Amino acid sequence: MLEAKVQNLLKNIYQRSLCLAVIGSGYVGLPTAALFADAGFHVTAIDIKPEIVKAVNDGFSPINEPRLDELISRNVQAGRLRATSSLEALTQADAVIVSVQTPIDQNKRPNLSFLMKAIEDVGRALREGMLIVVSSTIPPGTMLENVKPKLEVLSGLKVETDFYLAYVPERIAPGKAIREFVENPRLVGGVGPKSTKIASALYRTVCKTVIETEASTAEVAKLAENTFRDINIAYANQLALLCENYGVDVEEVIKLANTHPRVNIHFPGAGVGGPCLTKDPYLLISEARNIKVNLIRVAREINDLMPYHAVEIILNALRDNGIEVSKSKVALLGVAYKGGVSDTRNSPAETIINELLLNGVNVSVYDPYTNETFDAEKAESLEEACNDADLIAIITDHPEFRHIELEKIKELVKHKLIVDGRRIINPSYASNCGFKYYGIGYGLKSDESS
Ligand code: SAJ
Repeated sequence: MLEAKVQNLLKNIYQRSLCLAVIGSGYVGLPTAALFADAGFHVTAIDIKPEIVKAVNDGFSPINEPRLDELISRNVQAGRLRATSSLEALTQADAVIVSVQTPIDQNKRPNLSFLMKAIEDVGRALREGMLIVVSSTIPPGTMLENVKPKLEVLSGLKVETDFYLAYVPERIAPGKAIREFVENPRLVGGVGPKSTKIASALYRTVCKTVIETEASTAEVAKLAENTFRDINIAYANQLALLCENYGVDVEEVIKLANTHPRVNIHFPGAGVGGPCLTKDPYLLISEARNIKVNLIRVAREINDLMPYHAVEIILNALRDNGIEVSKSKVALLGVAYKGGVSDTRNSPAETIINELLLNGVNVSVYDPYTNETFDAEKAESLEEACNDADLIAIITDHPEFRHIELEKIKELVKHKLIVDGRRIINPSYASNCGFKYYGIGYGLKSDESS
C-alpha cells in the first residue's frame, strides 16, 4: 500500500490538479513549462530576466522555436501558464522542475552556482509531499552529493520519506524542441523508487515514452549521449585532416566506409558549436580520477581546432591566389551554430570571424536566421554579401545554402573562390561555374593545387 503522500501526488498528476513551477525559462525550461501547461497543469515559469517574463505573460515566446509561440499564447490565454520573477510561486507549487544553466568556466570546470542557487530557493520553500525534478545537465554525482543534502538540510525534511527528488535530463535540440520533448524517450531517474514512480507519472502526461532508472545512472547516461556524438564528429574531423594530407576527399571516404553495416561516421565541418556538445563532455570527465589517456578531452580539442583550421584554409586560398589578406573581402555565410536554427551559442562562426577580422579581412556576413554578426559587417542578402567578394566561405549548413546558384553569384564576386566549411556544395558544380573549390577534408591532388 502506497503511503498517502505518494498517492496524493499521483492523484493530483492524474487529475491535472498539481501546481507546477519551472525555475529557469530558457531554451529548455520554456518548452517544459508550455508543454505541461498544455497537458492541463497550472504552471508558473520563473525567470530572473524581466523580458522573458513580460514576453510570456503577453502570450508570445522570447525565443525562436517552432510551435512555442502558439503553445504559450494558448495556455496563457487559458490561464494555465504565467511567468514571474518572484519566488513566491514556489510556496504554492506541488512540484518544481529546475532547468537553469550549468555552464563551464574558463578552465572547463563545471560552474554549478546557478543550479545551487535555485536548489537553495527550492530548499527554503520545500514542504512535505512535494516533488523536485532537476532537468539541468549536471556532472556525475551532483544529485546525491550536492542537491539531495542541500534540500534536506535547508528544509529539515527527508527525501523519499517527506519529499521526492528525481533527475530527468532533457534531450531536445533547438529547432525541434517541442516535437523532441514529446517524441524522444525520456529518462527518469529518481533518488529512490518512490521518487522515480512519481516523476515518471508526471512526465508520462507529456512524453510518449518514459524509461525509469535511478538518478546517478541518468546523470552519466545524459552526458554519454552528447559525448558519443562529439567523439564521432571529432573522428570525422580527424579523418578530414588526414584526407587533406593524402589528397583524397573525406566525403567520398565516409560515404564508402559507411556502406559497411556497422559503421556510421558523422560529418566533418568548420567546428562543433551549440550549448551542449561544447560542454557536456567536460562535465562527464569533471569528476574523473586516474584517467591516464583521455579520449573525450582529445576529441574536444580536435573539434575546437576546426574553426582555426577553416580560417587557415580561407587565408591560404586568398594568398595562393595572389590576394592580399588585409585588403580582401570574405562573404561569410552562416553565423548560427548549426543549420536551420537562429541559435548562435558557442557558434564556430564567432572564432572564425574574430580570426579573420584580426587578420584585417573585411568580413561580410549573411545569415537568413539571425542578426548576430560577431562584429562583422551585416549583409541583408546573399547577393549583398557576395558583391565584390574575393572568397565565399560557408560556415553553417543552412538549407538555403545547399542550393546556392553559383552561376548567378559568379557575376557579383571579384574572385571566384569558395571555401566549403560544411561540404554542402558539389565540388564539380562549383568548378563548372568557374569557382576554385576548397573544403574541409577536400584533399587537393598535386595537379589540382598547382
Ligand atoms: N556537427 C558536425 N557534424 C555532424 C553533426 C553535427 O560538425 O555530423 C556540428 C553541428 O554543426 C553543430 C554541433 O555539431 O555545430 C552540434 O549540433 P548537433 O545537431 O549535433 O546537436 P545539438 O547540440 O543541437 O543537440 C545535441 C543533441 N544530442 C545528440 O544528438 C546526442 C540533442 O539531442 C540534445 O538534446 C542536445 O544536444 C542537448 O541539449 O543536450
